[in-house]
Amino acid sequence: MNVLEGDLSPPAGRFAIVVARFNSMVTEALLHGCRDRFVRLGVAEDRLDVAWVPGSFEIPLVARKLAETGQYAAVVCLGCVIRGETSHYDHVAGQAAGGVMQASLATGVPVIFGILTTESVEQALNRSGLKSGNKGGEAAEAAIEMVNLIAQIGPGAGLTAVPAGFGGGRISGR
Ligand code: INI
Repeated sequence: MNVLEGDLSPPAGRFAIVVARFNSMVTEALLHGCRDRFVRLGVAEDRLDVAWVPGSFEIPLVARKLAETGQYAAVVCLGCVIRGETSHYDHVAGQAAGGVMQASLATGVPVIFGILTTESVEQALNRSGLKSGNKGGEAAEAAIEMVNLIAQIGPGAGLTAVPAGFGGGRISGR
């Protein structure tokens, strides 16, 4: 059995990070975790471009525009939607999630969902570095893994062809 799996070796290329300003105490912490993880995994800070948007609802359009430029190996989306804070939680959270997925499928560029959807501020803070890890860091890892996996799949979907450029993942035969 051939197994395709992207590893966490640093791929070539640039990464874009789209961050919502809404709930900025949380999203700034997510950005911090994301940047830190990229750097720790070997993606230097000067290969990261950050775009700020007003709220999570605006993330998908900007993520898609960035992905369409062809300049980025992946786009990471960071935001925070808190149920207690809004009566239109379901709309903002649902549209943000659907839009991020659409941006990824429409462009073929990995667009990573690092948008917290929580019941309370406390939960959001816990998931942005206080107690239960940092979702921004996880999003950086997911971006790298996806870039490396897609590089393995390649344009011809051959299991052995790892195209030059982005990537350097792992293919194992079992
Ligand atoms: N945006 C968020 O990112 N998180 C929220 O919790 C939120 N609430 O509570 O409403 C929120 N609203 C703003 C929204 O994303 C748009 O910026 C706004 O509706 C303008 O289009």
